[in-house]
Amino acid sequence: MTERKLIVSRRKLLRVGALGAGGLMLSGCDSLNRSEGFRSLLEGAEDLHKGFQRLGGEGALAREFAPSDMSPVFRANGNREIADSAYRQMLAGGFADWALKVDGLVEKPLVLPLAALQSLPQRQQITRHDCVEGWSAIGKWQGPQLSRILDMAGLKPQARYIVFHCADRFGSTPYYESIDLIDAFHPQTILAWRMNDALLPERHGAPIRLRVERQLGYKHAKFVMRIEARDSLAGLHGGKGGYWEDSGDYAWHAGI
Ligand SMILES: Nc1nc2c(c(=O)[nH]1)N[C@H]1C(S)=C(S)[C@@H](COP(=O)(O)O)O[C@H]1N2
Ligand SMILES: [Mo]
Repeated sequence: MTERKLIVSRRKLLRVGALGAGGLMLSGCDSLNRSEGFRSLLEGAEDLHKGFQRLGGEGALAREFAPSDMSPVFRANGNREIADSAYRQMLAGGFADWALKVDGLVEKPLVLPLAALQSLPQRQQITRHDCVEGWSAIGKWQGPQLSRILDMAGLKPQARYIVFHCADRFGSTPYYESIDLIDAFHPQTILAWRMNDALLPERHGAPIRLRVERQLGYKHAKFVMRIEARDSLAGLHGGKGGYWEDSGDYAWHAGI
């Protein structure tokens, strides 16, 4: 990161009234500065609450806990099993034939086998999961930071959203979710393949699930098969950026 870029980004952060966003800028700094979407988001500051919640001092990072705080039982919610035979075959084979696709508004589309995700630098965090239905659990998660993968693919300047396409469905409707670039490049946003010191089990989203720690449970897409960078959420499924958002039940921004 050049000094000039750092100064520019600081000034923009100040303009939306936020201090101490150091945590946010820990990773993916360069690609964020290059991104029109990120800049206009900060410059626009259409939603001040959102800006303060995410950029304000102590709010920069979600709280991390000690191993002794981990919940003895971590409930599995939403889809816990996938009927699809292709998925069941990959599960039986330890996902040796599985690969994550990264495409859309990227310079270099990627196809990343599980072993590749496992051999990237890893982040481990013990965090609290809060479901909108009123339960919480503390668990340990491990995986590469999403920012690292997005940097490998190279976001095009028009990219504003990262979409997670999942293997499961409710009826005929696939589960999907989306986040903006602030959450995508947040240091605690990881693609977890390990949970509580073991391989991520099927019910929690094997082979990988998103952890986006400043958001409610439904944003944490399980069974992620494909990651797509987009300039807009319009034209994708119901157009509201997620399965529950399209159903009208929950809001797209689910910050806690
Ligand atoms: N693909 C997919 N992701 C999903 C869901 C789902 O049904 N399918 N449920 C969401 C909801 S509402 C919650 S609370 C969490 C539950 O994660 P857990 O099963 O690991 O507790 O996953 C979220 N991600
Ligand atoms: Mo949830």
